[in-house]
Amino acid sequence: MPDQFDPTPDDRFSFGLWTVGHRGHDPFGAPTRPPIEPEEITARLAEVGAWGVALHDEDLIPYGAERQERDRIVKRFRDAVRSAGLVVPMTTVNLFTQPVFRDGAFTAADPAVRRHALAKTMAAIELAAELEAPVFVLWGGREGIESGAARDPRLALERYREALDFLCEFVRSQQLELRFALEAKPNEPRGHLYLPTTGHMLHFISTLAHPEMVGVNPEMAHEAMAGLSFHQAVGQALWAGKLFHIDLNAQYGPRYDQDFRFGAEDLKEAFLTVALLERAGYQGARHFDCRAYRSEDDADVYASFALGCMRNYKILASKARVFDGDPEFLEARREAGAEQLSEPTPPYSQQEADRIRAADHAAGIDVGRGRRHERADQLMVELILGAAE
Ligand code: GLT
Ligand code: MN
Ligand code: MN
Repeated sequence: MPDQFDPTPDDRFSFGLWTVGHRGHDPFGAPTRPPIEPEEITARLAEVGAWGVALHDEDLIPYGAERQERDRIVKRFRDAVRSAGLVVPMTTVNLFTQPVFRDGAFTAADPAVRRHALAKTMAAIELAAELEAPVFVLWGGREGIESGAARDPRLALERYREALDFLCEFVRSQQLELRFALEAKPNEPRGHLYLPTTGHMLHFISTLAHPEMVGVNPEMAHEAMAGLSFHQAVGQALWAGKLFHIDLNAQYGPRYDQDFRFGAEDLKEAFLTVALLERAGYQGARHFDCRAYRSEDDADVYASFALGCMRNYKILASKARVFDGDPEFLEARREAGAEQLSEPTPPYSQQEADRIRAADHAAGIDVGRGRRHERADQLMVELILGAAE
């Protein structure tokens, strides 16, 4: 039965062609689902209430395709997106599948590989422009190393920085509106990836010639692989004005990148993330970078998996409205100090420093009083469990 949690395009949910189109293969097993054409995937996404479809260059255009073939493929896909009533909120470039990138792309030792990576990315940026995608994700799947014996990481980072500066200039020269969103991951497929977390990415961006053109695309599973809290990473990205895109999914602790259905694991982190995005008025795509369990068939991929991601987001968003609006929750969070933290600390001046040093602040602090975080957390857990509405 359809209900208020069924998605509509107004919710701005999107999926990558590589997500719902994933055929269930893994390093140990062959595909369990048949291939589906991008146009068919697009139509099915529209049917289940999605708003957007995202893609890598190679999800659409085979590596090395001739110009004519490429143009024909792009036209067919654009027509399909238009007739499904969808948009393309993000595109990206695959710099990890082909053997030429075996030792990196922008950070490859071989300058020819680095130039090839730039050329492939510039072609993918042209595709982004044709599909009117406002965000271009860069995930450096091969930008890393197994053995530190082979590299000085400072040099790799310098080459990485040069690549981003080059690409920003290219976008400017084409007078495109496109913004880059950098996606971090701690490891896999390389033993160690450079810029392993969203926090690392945020610093890296500050070293670029055009930092205003570059933000982040944090992925829930990737932060969890590093043992980190996703909503803290999203919080830092929002605080820095850098949340240009987001990859929602689920992950059970630090292990291989599971890319599960959003809400399938760690509901607390999922809830806190949704609450934060909604509270912050995040306007970007609510993108799901995940894939159905290998055990499933194509009907499950749409009816249970894709719909499940979107419904879980909407259910959590409705609970977030209670969390942020209901007097009982507001009171509990006030008791836990949520409001107090919004009072700014005065900026430095000589008088202020003297005043702060002269007063006995500690005398007025009730050090024995509990800070009521248990109560706030328990109320939140009851809300998530459905006992507090
Ligand atoms: C790959 C990766 C994802 C990235 C995609 C964008 S590719 O599927 O696992 O996390 O977002 O390059
Ligand atoms: Mn992932
Ligand atoms: Mn991702």
